[in-house]
Amino acid sequence: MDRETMIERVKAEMPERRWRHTEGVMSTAMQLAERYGEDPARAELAAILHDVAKFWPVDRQAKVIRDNRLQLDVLEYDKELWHASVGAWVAEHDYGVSDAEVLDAIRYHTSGRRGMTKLEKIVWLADYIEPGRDFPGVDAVRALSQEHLEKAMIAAFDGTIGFLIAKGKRIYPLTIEARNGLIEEIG
Ligand code: DGI
Ligand code: FE
Ligand code: FE
Ligand code: FE
Repeated sequence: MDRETMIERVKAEMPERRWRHTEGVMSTAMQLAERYGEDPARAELAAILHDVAKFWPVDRQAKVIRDNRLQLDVLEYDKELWHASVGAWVAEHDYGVSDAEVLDAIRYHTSGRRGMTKLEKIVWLADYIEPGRDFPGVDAVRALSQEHLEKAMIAAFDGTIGFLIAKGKRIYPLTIEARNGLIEEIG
């Protein structure tokens, strides 16, 4: 599928505001890719599709996870996590994406995981810092993102994990693993 057709189809899956977020993730991911030596085209592709399933009804998301035996354990955690697994499946099956690393960047764009590839890190961080985001601590993460990819991500995970704790929510184990792994990486 060509880029323009893909963009038109993804746009039709979501409200205008969420499409603007996606455009922010696309440009931010390309900038980070250039800075940290990853392919901007692959970063952009993952960004275009990362939230493709975000506005699907949750029962439709759960059905894709169950029917295709994706990360079944995610169903026991916050529904906000589900669209990432579903998005990777949709990217592969409805949009013909075959690049396994692009699919993983979509699959782990919310939770993160231990041992993320550079492409996964870039998409995960771009999602957090794109220009439309406005939450406590985001400017500090934006500044760090220009200096050190992993340190910026640790600061961002601290923010997300703190937010989940403040709301009394459970934390998906891959998120804890992601942060532990990044701290080990920077040694
Ligand atoms: O889809 P977006 O809004 O662009 O961003 P996202 O896919 O990163 O989703 C972030 C939301 O997911 C955020 O409000 C926190 C929520 N969430 C719920 N449980 C977890 C979680 N995020 C992480 N990283 N880990 C969790 O266990
Ligand atoms: Fe998302
Ligand atoms: Fe995120
Ligand atoms: Fe997003």
